[in-house]
Parts: sequence; structure tokens; C-alpha cells
Amino acid sequence: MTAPLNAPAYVKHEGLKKWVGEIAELTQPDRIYWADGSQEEYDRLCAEMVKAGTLIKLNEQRRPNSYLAFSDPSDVARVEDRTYICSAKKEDAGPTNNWEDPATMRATLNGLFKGCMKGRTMYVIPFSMGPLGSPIAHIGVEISDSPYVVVSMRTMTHMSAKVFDTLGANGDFVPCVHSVGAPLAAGQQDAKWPCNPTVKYIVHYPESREIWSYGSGYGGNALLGKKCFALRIASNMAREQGWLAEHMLILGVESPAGEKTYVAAAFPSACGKTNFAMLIPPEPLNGWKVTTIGDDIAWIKPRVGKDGVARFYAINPEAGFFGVAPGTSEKTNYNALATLKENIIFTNVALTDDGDVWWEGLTKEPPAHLIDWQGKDWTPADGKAGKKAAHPNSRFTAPASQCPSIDPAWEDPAGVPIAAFVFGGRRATTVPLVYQAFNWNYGVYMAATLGSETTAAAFGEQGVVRRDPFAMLPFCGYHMGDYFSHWLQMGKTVETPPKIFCVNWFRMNEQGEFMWPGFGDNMRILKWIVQRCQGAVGAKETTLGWMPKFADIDWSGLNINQSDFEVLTRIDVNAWKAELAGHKEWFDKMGEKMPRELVLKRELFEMGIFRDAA
Ligand code: O2Y
Ligand code: MN
Repeated sequence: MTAPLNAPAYVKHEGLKKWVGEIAELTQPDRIYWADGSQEEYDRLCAEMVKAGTLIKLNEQRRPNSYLAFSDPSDVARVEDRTYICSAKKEDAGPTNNWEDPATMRATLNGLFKGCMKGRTMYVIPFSMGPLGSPIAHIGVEISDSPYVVVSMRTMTHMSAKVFDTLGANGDFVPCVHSVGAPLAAGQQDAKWPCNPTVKYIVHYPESREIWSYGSGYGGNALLGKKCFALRIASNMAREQGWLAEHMLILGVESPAGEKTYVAAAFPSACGKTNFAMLIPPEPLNGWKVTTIGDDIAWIKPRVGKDGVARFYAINPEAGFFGVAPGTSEKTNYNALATLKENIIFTNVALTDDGDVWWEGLTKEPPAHLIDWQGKDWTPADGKAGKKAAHPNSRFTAPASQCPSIDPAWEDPAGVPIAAFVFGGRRATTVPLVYQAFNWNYGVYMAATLGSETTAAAFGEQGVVRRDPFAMLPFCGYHMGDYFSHWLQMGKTVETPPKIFCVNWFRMNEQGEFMWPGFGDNMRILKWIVQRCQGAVGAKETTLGWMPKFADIDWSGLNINQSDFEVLTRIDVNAWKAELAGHKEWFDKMGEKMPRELVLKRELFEMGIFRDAA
């Protein structure tokens, strides 16, 4: 027998109720619960999860209203090889996505979802990506059998019963269906972290804008507002509707004169994206201030502002940070650590003897004893033997509102005007510290060829360049070639499109040492970028684009001399010949859909490099 629908009277959307009823009939939960996003509900679900062993309540004095979860060891990260874009035509998913015929995938998922919520509660989670009612925001409803997902969605999205008022009787929403894929037989004891250790599917149907996720309870696999909706489905919506859904942080830069400039920036993983979003300028530049709008995703729509000028306006569609814990410390990211004082759900970090949390890099010396992310005793001797106390992908789920650098306009429904886009990868050689594209299309070329070198920890091999165009490789919900065309097109929708910059904080010298201090000192480059947008600072023309001269950067308090700077910004023509050959290989992979404009740009670029070499 199917559980009663239990829809609250304030839910007026018959289509939504019908859909919830259909999913209940398929998945056969014991009960249906409509979440309202209240504090009372959050506290109650957390208390239930503490009882079930899913959450550990942390010491209330040290970390008020905070919890720690240890996931199943099979469920610790996004599963890219199990992530599908099931467009009607294979060529619309493109060479960078997994594809399956939608009818075949629906048959597979129907089989898996049949009865998959038996013994569990089915939660209906109403959420808005972006401030409710913002013209840039969009609504989703996630059905999930995981209370961990409910409480995490409350932090990560604008989740509230008010969403149903905004939806009314027939508003649009993105339907998201999630199950941990672990039905319970009568009387069966539940796992602390229920999931399906062997079968996982993260599936997107771009035409019908549906998301179906099975088998994982972790992060981007399960909190479907984030990568699945805000990037893979939203990138399809954005293409159709003329806007941009991007894997970008958004920050504000305030000059000593109080002038505010907003910048959106894309970095592949392991490039310090969260640190950049929450940057604290070094003391000699302390008249400058950086504020945070978002740390991961930007939704950007063209609009004529109050000043009568058409610009790109951006919102952070999320309400929280799902940040990587290891490496985060007061030294590397003071603002992130300050955000974590209370109301946090940690996942897969270590537990201290006094009921707090620890991870590698939090303090110089580890505590004498910990419970590691697998629930086992851990001592510094284990650390010396290479055993991590926290999983390398361990996370915190934190309300963005708690971040000391949060921008006063972070929830402004109108969004903030974007003056510059910044793209950065991790490159030991070849790519200079900073350069500015000559124009929009050239900037699109730079972003389309963005690459990052693998770190040993992530891939087992170091120094191999992986192309990660716009840092969107795992997140673009359609053909990358069409995505490049969309970006070229979007540059024509505003009078003066944002200026586009490339940065590389990771250039190394011949001794294999980083040449750039990074962290707060990135403010020096950000200052140049902002001043370029205002036409307030100089640059020199190079084959790659506009680059600062030594005197154009504020060096106060930093010991970098002109010759260091020249090495940091050198264009090595032989390295660029190889780089451009790599671009060709990458473009060839895109096939027919690769925009001609970018193919020609590459050829022109190559001519310039060969001319420099001559
Ligand atoms: O492993 C996960 O599920 C999270 S991945 C993630 C989380 C927050 C922000 N960005 C990412 C990412 O992979 O880009
Ligand atoms: Mn991300």
C-alpha cells in the first residue's frame, strides 16, 4: 500500500502533488514528510540522526549546534563515472559527458527505484536556488529518503515552505529525485550511513529538466540543488534562455575610496577557489577589502540596470558552503575557519577527545588522540605512517551568512554587476601570473583552453595538464562546443561585456618551488584587475594579451623584484608552441560543434607565437 500523501494545505500545485504521489507509488516509502525548512525541523531531524548513529553531536561549548557524520567508505565523493547527461540525442551531450539513451536509462532507474524507499521516510524538500522571488533565481523540489540531505539542503539552499507560495498553482520547478538505494526490510537495523555501495547513478534529463540520483548520500551526488541543478540542468536552461550558469565564485573588491567592483572567477579543483573567495588583503594593502558573494557557483543574467546600461548581474544560487576541510586553517583561510564556529555539519573529519573536530592542516601538530573518519582510534604515529585522520575530501556544510567577509548584497535579489571574469589553473610552467584578453572572444578562447596540472594526491601522476574549460568539465550539461558558442553569443548581449583575465598562482622555478606567495598576496593581482576595469592602471601588449608592467603592481611589503616578476610573467615561446598544439588536440575532440571563431583564433595565436620565436 502506498503511504498517504500528507500534503500540507498550503501546497496548491496539483502537478507537484501528482508527481510526489507517483514517486511514492514507485519507491514505496513508509511515510511522506513535507519539509518546511524551520529551525525546529532541523533540530528534530538532527536529534533523530544522533539517535540513529548517523550524526555525532559535537561539544556544545566548543562548536554550538554542530554535528559530525562519518560516511560509508564507499561514499566519499562525487562519482563522475556514474554521472550521466541523458539528452534525447547523444551528440547533444558531447564528448565530455557520459550519455545513455533516455528510454534505456528510465527503464534502468525504474527498476532501481521500485520499492527503494521501503522502511524509510520520503522527504519532500522545497528550495529556491537564489533568493526566493529573485528574477535570477529558480525553484527546485527534491524528494529524498535521507534526513542528512534534508538538513544539508537547509544550509546549502534557500529552503522554505514559502517556496510553495511562490510556486502557486502552476509555477515551474526542477524535479529532483534522490534515494540512498538501501530499502529496509521489516525489523532490519539501518546502517549509520545508508547508501548502495555498488550501484550509483547521477542522471540528468536536460530536455525535461529532471534529476534522478540513486545509491549515494554524499555531497554533490545527493544535495541535488548544487552541481546537478545549479550547473548541469541550469546550464541547459541558461543556454535556452540567454544567461550563464557557471562554476564561479563571486567576490566584491572595495577600494580605499569605497568604490565597489564585483568579479566572478572560475578555478578547477585544488586551485584555492574558496581561499580566493574569502581573501584577506596583506597589511600594506589594507585600505582594500574583499567581500564574498559566493564560493562556488554563479548565475548570471544580462539586464539593463537602473543606470540604463545593460550588464551581467550575478547571484550566488546557494546559501551555504560545502567546503573541503583539509588544508583549511586560520593561516590559509581565516574567514572560512571563522565561518565554522557554529551550526555546522562536518562530514568525514576526525573527532577530538573533547568532542570537537580536527583535520590535516588545521593545526601544525595533531592532537595526541583522535577518532578518524572511519571511526577508529588514531594517533600521530598513524599520521607519520601516512594514515589520514580526516578523509582528503572531508567537508563542512556551513551557512554563508556566518562568513565574516560576506558581502551585504549577497542575497540581493537583483544580483551584483560583474566587471570582470577571472580564469585560473594550476600550471608549474607556461602560463604567466596574469594577463588580460584583448576582447571578449579572445577571453572565451582562454577560458575554453583552461588547463590545470594534476596533483599527485588527486590522480596518482603529477604534472599532466588536464583541460578543464571554464572549470566546467564535469558540470556542463550539454555539448562543450555548443557551450563555447553560447559564451561567444552572450558577449553580444551587453554593451560592455566584463573584461576577461587569466591567472596562474602556481608557477614554479627550476628548483620546483612556487614563485608566487599566493593567498592574501593574490590581492595585488586582483587590485590590478579591478584597476584595469576602471581604466586606472597601465599594461603592456604581449602576444598572449595585456600584461602588467612591474610598476603596475602594488608591491608594498612584498619582496619580489623586477627579475622575479619577469620570470613569473615570461612567455616561453617553445612552451607555448607545445601549449597551442595541446589546444588543437583539445579542440579536435569537440568535433563539428567546435566554433570556427575559436579554431581561427588558435591559428592566429600560433602565428603570433611563431613570429615571436623568429
Ligand atoms: O565531493 C563532493 O561531493 C563535492 S565536490 C565540490 C563541493 C563543493 C564545491 N565544489 C565541488 C567541486 O567538485 O567542484
Ligand atoms: Mn565546485
